[in-house]
Order: sequence, then C-alpha cells, then structure tokens
Amino acid sequence: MKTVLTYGTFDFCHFGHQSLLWRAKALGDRLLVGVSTDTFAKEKGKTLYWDSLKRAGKIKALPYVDDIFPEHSADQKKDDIKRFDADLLVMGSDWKGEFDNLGIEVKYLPRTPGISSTQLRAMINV
Ligand code: C2G
Repeated sequence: MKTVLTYGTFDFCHFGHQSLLWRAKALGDRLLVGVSTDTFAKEKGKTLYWDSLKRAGKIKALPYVDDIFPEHSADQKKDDIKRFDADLLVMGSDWKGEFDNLGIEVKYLPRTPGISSTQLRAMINV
C-alpha cells in the first residue's frame, strides 16, 4: 500500500487545498494529512480565520483524506515519514525544492491559481 503524506494550514479549506489533496490521493492508496496546529500556524506568520479544530475537521471530512495528524513543527516530517512508513511526500509548487532531502520521493504539484486564504480573508474583511 502506497502511503502519501502532505501538510498544510488549510484555512477555509478552499478549492486550491482540495485540488492539491485529491491530486495527492490519486498518487497513492492512502493519504495522510498533517494539519498545522494553531500555534505552529501562527509561528509560520499565518492569520487564522478557522481554528485548528475546524480546519482539521474540514480536512478529515474530505472523502479522499484517509487520516489527519497534527503538524506541530516544520521539523517533524522525517519522524512522520518513519512513523507512517510513507512512500511519497506531496506539496504544492510554492514549496518546490524545500523538501528534497528527507529521504523520500517528493512531488510538487502545480498550485491552483486565483485562490488563497489571504484573498478569502480580505474578501470577508477579517
Ligand atoms: N495550495 C495550492 N493552491 C492554492 C493554495 C494552496 O495548491 N491556491 C497548496 C499549498 O501549496 C500546500 C497546501 O495547498 O501544499 C496547503 O496550503 P497552505 O494551507 O497554505 O499550507 P502552508 O501554510 O503552506 O503549510 O510544513 C508545510 C507547511 O505546513 C505547509
């Protein structure tokens, strides 16, 4: 069974996120998603609209996501790869090159243009 890993904040769980996730799932048999905790998201400089409970719940509810786990730090990927016996790491192309030395195959999929959590927050003035 081919296990695919990916990570994100997934605020609003918009169609750019969903497109990345279902393309990631299509590359394997099991998709496990690390959802950034509120603390880690803030460390990444994110202004959150949804808290981690809501973000994790939305991701978990997607039919092509097999399970989720908390992402507490950018440095946990190597441990996660071992823990889940992962075969492939998938990230959007905005992360190209960032994860090439983790000892796992990495695919950077084209980022969906025209949508971002930042834009959505601006549209609803939050
Ligand atoms: N994404 C995308 N298209 C968009 C927006 C996001 O393909 N229009 C992808 C990103 O490239 C990323 C995933 O969706 O692979 C999640 O995006 P974010 O929630 O912005 O994730 P980020 O805050 O970049 O966190 O350790 C890795 C980080 O936790 C990734």
